[in-house]
Amino acid sequence: MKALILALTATLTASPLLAADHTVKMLNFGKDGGMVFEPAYVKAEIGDTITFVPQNSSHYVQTYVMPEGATPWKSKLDEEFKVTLEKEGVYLYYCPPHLMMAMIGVVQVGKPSNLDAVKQKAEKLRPKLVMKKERLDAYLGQVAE
Ligand SMILES: [Cu+2]
Repeated sequence: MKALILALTATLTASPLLAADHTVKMLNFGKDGGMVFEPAYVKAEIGDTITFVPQNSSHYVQTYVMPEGATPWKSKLDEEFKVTLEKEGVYLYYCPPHLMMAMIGVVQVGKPSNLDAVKQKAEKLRPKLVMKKERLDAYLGQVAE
């Protein structure tokens, strides 16, 4: 029975019909104040999509670290942007004009197999965060098995 359920689950998760679309807003004033991605942490599965929606002007999104073999993302300023998550692992991204304000975000797709590599590279990003730098650890801290 358990094997059957596992087999069914595998079939279902492989179906593009069940892929979820997650919306992340790009805001000037988020719940914690300041410029932010909301939600800044997204748990997704392979095949899901994320749509980044600018609610205010002057934002865009670019990957900083991602799973091996994943295609980097870079959106256009003030434009909606949709990505399909094809590789499992952790993605760390930011809004280049507002990196100083820690306008960053984390996406976890399936298991966080590359989390150590992401944390290591995130240390190079840390000194560039001037305001709300606690977001980096807060967001990465939500990544779970
Ligand atoms: Cu921004």
